[in-house]
Amino acid sequence: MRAVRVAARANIALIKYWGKADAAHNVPAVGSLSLTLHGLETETTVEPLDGGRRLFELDGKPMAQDEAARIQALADRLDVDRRVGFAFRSANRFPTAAGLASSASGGAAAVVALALAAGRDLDRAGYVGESLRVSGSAPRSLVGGFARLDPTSDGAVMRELAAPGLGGLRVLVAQARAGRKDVGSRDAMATSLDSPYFRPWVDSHRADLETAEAALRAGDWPALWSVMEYSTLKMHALPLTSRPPVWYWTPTTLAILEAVRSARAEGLTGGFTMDAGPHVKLFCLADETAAWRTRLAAVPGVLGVLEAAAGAAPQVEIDGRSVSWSLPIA
Ligand code: 2P0
Repeated sequence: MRAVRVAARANIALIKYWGKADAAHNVPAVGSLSLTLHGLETETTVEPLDGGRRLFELDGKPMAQDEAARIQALADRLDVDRRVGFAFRSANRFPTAAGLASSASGGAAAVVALALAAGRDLDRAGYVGESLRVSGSAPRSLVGGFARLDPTSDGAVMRELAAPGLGGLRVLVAQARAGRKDVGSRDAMATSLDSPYFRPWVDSHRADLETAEAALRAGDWPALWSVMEYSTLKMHALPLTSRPPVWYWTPTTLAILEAVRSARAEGLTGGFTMDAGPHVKLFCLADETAAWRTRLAAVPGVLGVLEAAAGAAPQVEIDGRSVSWSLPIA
């Protein structure tokens, strides 16, 4: 085992992943299209430990059993001998107001760190496949900028998407509530399979990916915002129409959406999305960020507004030395 440190960035889906075709192998029912964000990252270290001991820590505390089990299973799939000891420590460097999930950056960091520590030379399919097994959103944090993930019969394939004007893009996260969500996305995805809207969601999903990709290629932000909002609201309809129903929104979420609508009526441009939680992520352009921030921060109930730009691929250090790492092309 080598000592490895990996910092992987969070990503936000514009075209949403929701639902699994194969829960045992975490194969998604639909693809997704995301933007990796700068400044919101998970830092993971793997260090050799004597005597075959294994230690799993998250944010300085022992990891929950199911989370440690996911990392153990990953080590097994990477053929790390059960007698080999290591310390696996992961810390989320997200500003406290972020209210963002860390499964994507955490999953990508875990896979890159363990594979490099164990000296496994994974190819592209290996990295994507292993990250997908940890979390459906994790492969997207293996690359910088926009990424598109498409499901296959036993996993997924991923492509980076070039976007003119990427550097001018900003994401504002308006935090609508403190604390953890009540229902995790994994559980809500499972019950969503019985929603009457699940089949239409799957059947209509690919067209959204195509529309979004075409908008990106054309640098047509309004078209991108529009299909992002469409995908977001379709996704939220699934837990809402499951038994038992789940809604992630709070009154503050809806107040933010109303504020977005009025700001747009007055000429600002931008688009919203929400994940398995009440926070609203607003995509906009750098020159309108200050105006948007003022609007969002003024909504009663908003606890904080965080700003992020597009982020890069994971950063890697091996045995204390910075190395350049990127997802292999093949
Ligand atoms: C996404 N979300 O595309 C969607 C949109 C939340 C809403 O991926 O069960 O933690 O580990 O594969 O990736 C959050 O779910 O789920 C998610 P698992 P994950 O970003």
